Amino acid sequence: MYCMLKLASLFVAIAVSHGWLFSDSGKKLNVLEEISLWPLPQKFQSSAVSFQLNANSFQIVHAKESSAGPSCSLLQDAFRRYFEYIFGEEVRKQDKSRKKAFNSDLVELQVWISSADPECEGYPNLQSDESYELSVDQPSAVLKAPNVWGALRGLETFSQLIYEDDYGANNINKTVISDFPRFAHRGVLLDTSRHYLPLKVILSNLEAMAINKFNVFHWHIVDDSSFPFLSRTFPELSQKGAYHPFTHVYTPSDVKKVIEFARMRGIRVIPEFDTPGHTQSWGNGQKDLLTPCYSGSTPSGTFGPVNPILNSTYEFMAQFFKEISTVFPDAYVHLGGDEVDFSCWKSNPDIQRFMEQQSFGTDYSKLESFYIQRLLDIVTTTKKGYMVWQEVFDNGVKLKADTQIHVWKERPQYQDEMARVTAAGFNALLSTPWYLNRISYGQDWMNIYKADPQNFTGTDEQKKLVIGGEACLWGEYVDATNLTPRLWPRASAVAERLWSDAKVTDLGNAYERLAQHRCRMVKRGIPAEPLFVGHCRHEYN
Ligand code: CP6
Repeated sequence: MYCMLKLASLFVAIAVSHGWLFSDSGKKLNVLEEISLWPLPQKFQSSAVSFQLNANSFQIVHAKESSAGPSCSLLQDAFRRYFEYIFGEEVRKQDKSRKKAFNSDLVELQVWISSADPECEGYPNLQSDESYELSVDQPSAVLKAPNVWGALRGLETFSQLIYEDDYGANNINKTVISDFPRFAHRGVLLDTSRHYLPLKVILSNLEAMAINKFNVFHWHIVDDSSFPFLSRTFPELSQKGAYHPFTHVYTPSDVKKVIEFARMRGIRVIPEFDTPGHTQSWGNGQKDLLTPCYSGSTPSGTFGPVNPILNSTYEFMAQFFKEISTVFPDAYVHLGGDEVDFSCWKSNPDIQRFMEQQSFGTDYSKLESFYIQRLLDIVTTTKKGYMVWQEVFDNGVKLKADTQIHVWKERPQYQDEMARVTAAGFNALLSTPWYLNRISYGQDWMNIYKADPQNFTGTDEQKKLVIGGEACLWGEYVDATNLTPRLWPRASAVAERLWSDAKVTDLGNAYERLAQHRCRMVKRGIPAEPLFVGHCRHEYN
């Protein structure tokens, strides 16, 4: 009887459906009614044959051929996380004597790490292989990946294949997937200076990022408004520059927690220490670091960007970035370099004299370049690569070949900037169309979704220099109260653009999948806002 009902409902689903996918037997099947993969995998084949998953009989296990085993805590933790996402409340109901499986059941997902080094203890990086192959069939599903990073992405996909039928049972269709990311750098920027974000908010955002296969957390940790990073070398920076010296800071232990939580999800943490502009808060705890501004011939009592004419500035930066290079394991740091306001430099007679000595004339971007040049040399000695905002490139600063240029400005057109940056041979990252701090009435996810980082006029060589992009959520109007719904699911649109094939552009199909993906985030406890009118089977509570 159950079987007949199920067949009938499948028939109805097929009859009323849109968004067909071909099953491998050649029959049409409406997979959209049941599953909603986001971001869409590169290669995907699904059949109408379905299996049930039962919390009492199903297990995620290491394949016997795998180079990883139970000593790999990254995988053990991921197995537990995804088991809980799949079965939710049922986990708690589980009784000790595991029930014998019915023969329509899927009994296990075998995770097979195929390369000699699973990278279990390592950190993800720009070159990490995130590919995986997933085959769902009886009696076992198999997830094969070269290393843990691909396994993490494949586990997420596996969990997305599972759907609840009308009776609340978990089902999965016979499926074969072969998947890999289109771009290596898929980031989200959060700003913890304009508002302090409690650790809990940062961690839950990292969880949402993993669900969307993002792999870089760009931590815009300090800026004009506050300096919450607790430096061991210069503790006064946060003691005097944070909103509160104890409650509104990130201690070394907090930073470690963020980095490890991210690592467990295949996410890099790239900190940004933006200079010489955007540094007002640094001035509270570090004497003589900022330029004194003048009104006429007397200091006005206000301060401008970092003072580029003092040796003490560079001595400070050398010590500071030495610490940063040990605190953050990623091979890159973001050095900012954006929006430098020249008015204070112009007002200061010592700076004017220095400009003359250096024959900079009245071109203050030359002074900015002078500073950045020396900063880059300092950071190079810490063996880190660097990312910079586009102004640094625009001003003609000499850059190491592996420098990543972060394009963010509306004008001139970002497509032209992407072309210029890549024509000069640099890696480029796009953020201009993905400023999610901007909000407007209506379905703005569509414009976010339509933007493509390789959509500019240039050669294939130039296109290859585009390493990805970042969704930016600047913090002026955002704190813990509104961060998550402002970011999700609009950042999901960026996630699919950066992961899936360039040809995946159908807005109607994306809408159906994204609406369900958003409900999945809600079900997993992430308050992602709705796209439009509708409901979720499991509403937020
Ligand atoms: N802070 C820093 C910001 C912005 C930038 N840098 C910014 C500029 C324009 C908009 C949003 C944010 N708040 N340090 C630019 C990279 Cl619309």
